[in-house]
Amino acid sequence: MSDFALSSAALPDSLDAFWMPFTANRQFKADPRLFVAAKGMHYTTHDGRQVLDGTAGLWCVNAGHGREQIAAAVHQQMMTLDFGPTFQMGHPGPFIVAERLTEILPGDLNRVFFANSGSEAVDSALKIALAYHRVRGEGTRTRLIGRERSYHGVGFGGISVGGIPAVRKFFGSLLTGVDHLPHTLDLANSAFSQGQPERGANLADYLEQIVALHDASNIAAVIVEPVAGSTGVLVPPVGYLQKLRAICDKYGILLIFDEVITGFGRLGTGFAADYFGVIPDMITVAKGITNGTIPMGAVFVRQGIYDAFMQGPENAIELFHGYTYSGHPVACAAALATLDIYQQEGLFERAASLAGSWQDALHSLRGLPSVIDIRNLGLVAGIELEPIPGQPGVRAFDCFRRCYEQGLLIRVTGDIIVLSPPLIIEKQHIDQIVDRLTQVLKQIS
Ligand code: PXG
Ligand code: PLP
Repeated sequence: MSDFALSSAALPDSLDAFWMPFTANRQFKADPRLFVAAKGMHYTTHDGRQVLDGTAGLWCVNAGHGREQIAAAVHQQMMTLDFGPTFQMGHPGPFIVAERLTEILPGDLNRVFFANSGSEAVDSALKIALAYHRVRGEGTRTRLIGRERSYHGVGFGGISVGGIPAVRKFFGSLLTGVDHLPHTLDLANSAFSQGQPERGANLADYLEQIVALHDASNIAAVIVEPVAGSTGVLVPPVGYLQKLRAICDKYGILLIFDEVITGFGRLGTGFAADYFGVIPDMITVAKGITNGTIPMGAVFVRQGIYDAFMQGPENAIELFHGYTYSGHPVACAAALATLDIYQQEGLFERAASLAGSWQDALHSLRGLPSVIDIRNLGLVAGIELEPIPGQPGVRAFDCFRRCYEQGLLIRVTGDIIVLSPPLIIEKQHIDQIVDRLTQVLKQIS
């Protein structure tokens, strides 16, 4: 066992060298919060406390922590075939995982391109969209349409179509030829909606205006998160995604669902596409595909898109794109074991069966001081707090810190609390989450 796995009661000697991602480094290093172990629904902190995982790590540990089955599969794979190339060579893993995935994928999404993260999956999907139009002789279709308040990872493609100003503004002009739909959050009319808001489907019509502005012949694809996660759980209004699908069909524009968060059971179905009954042309995933254990991302592609590439000479490479670790054998072993667990334990169905009590429990927080909206779908929830005037984010971060100290892990983004527990959660854990939040919300206000 490695040293850091053993030293579960101590901090590392120094926290200086690691430049932490998406973190206030100086604030964190002055008062660190380290997890040293995890099992089931709980993390163990460096000071030996148990913390209930209200966020499935970073939305990824859908089957809960410390799954022996995945660990055993990974160990065995490493000792059998630790690495195998997938450029002009192959090994069984990605073929088996891809076939297995097609069993749970909606519609004719039955071709799988592997990456190593959500960011890589997104950039791969955007490139496939551009190349698809080009191989079909519609090379003018180069524009990519994202949406405000969306997160599509941190590649240049992802931040270009993404809609978080802070994630974009430091990095220059990004990709050119990108436009954005408006986001769908409407606090004035739809606060405290249970599940999907009734109003707002017409926001999809904005795509018609974008088409009118640029002309359909210049637009390659629209990418949206079916439910926006990172920016605070933005649930699509009833009928909104159906409208987007119809407008894309009308103009030959590809529709990409970024399901890095919503994929693998988060909404109580395999994918959000199943939940909403809307089949996109591509789906991007990561996180839950390996239960967060080994990095892996993927793009699910409709067969017609794949087929469009299979036209030239048979000895020609069809897509000049790929990662050294596309279909890494160890990630494939983790994915296969994870899919087994999801199936054997019926975890997607479990999430569906808990969604009602999750909704009721979360909405019981309505009326507490500072709470201005509660949003939910499947096993996701967002609780929006009134910001302290002139100090955005401070109230929610205070809440985050207090929850951590009192044994509950939540995520905060701005002044929104975000919850996305492992799908193995039990009723007693839901009650603990709500009790703890109730206490903390009373303390901070
Ligand atoms: N698309 C979506 C919809 C995501 O949520 C990515 C792409 C990028 O995935 P990678 O694996 O490159 O990080 C994400 C990732 C948060 C949080 O606190 C969310 C993500 C990552 C880290 C933190 O909400 N989402
Ligand atoms: N940079 C260099 C110098 C490389 O040789 C490679 C891959 O061979 C890469 C970047 C890309 O790495 P990856 O395939 O892991 O994305």
